[in-house]
Amino acid sequence: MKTLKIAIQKSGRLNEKSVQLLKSCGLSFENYKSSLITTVANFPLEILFLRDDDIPEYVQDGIADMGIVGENVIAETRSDVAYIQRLGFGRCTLKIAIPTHSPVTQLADLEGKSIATSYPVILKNFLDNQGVQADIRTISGSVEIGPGLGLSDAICDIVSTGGTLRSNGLKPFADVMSSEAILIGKQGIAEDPVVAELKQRIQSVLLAEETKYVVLNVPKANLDTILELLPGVKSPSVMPLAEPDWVAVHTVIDEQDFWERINKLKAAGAQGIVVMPVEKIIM
Ligand code: PRT
Ligand code: ZN
Repeated sequence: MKTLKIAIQKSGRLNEKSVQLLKSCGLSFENYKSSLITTVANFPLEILFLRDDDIPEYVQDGIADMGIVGENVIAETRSDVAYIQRLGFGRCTLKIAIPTHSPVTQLADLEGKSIATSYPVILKNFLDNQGVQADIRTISGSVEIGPGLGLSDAICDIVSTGGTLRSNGLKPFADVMSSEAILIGKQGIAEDPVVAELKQRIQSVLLAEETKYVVLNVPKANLDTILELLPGVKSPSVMPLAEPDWVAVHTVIDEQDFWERINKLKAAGAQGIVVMPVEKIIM
């Protein structure tokens, strides 16, 4: 297999999770903070460490074959790349925010107003679709201090917890785009065997993260009720216990409705419930 290159963020919010994901896929590599490139010892891949803003264009131009980057950056750079896999981390929303006591109440009120942002392309597109003309002021960082300094009437920036908005006297006003980290590839690379193998490994890691392995002790008399509470699982294993009226049920359940499911199982007579993380699920 031909050795490919993947670009990930050198430092910042996506770096650690990108490195962790590749390591969970069984890739063995040194992660020196100072290096720009590292070779994976046991997989035909080189890893490039870059500023996130450069990743979509590097992939579009084929300098890297794949990349891990936020959807917001892909959209802002208008890069022509293929989405290979959503990765579920780095979730955030690009929002327009206004000062807490702003007179603005609807999107039309932004007509003629100034909005500071690092995302002029996405913002312009959004406002055009809404039929609103505003004065977009592009600044590269600390957008949230714009209104306080009298630089702009509103801002458009990434929000995750909302803490930065609050501490700058701002409140969210409109959602422009939601985003998460994506594995992207240059056009036409998806069929490459290295990409296909990496994608399969990533999917098995993501699936495992959403799943818990559960062992529960169940009175035989309640077994049918308990098994009905475990839908979606093809066939849970049922094992005998030393106590003749009891069995142990081994199964995997979805992280999402985990507590709801566990509480129903308890109510149906399950006891001694042991929950374990799952490392990988190969479909
Ligand atoms: O140095 P480099 O250019 O590579 O990194 P960067 O500083 O441009 O980006 P970085 O590391 O801050 O973010 C990388 C990616 O993480 C972004 O492109 C998003 O896809 C994603 N992401 C997820 C976020 C956030 N959450 C986030 N909260 N990016 C930025 N923020 C910032 C936001 O700009 C604001 O300043 O965090 C602040 C808001 O956070 P809350 O929690 O207070 O709402
Ligand atoms: Zn950046």
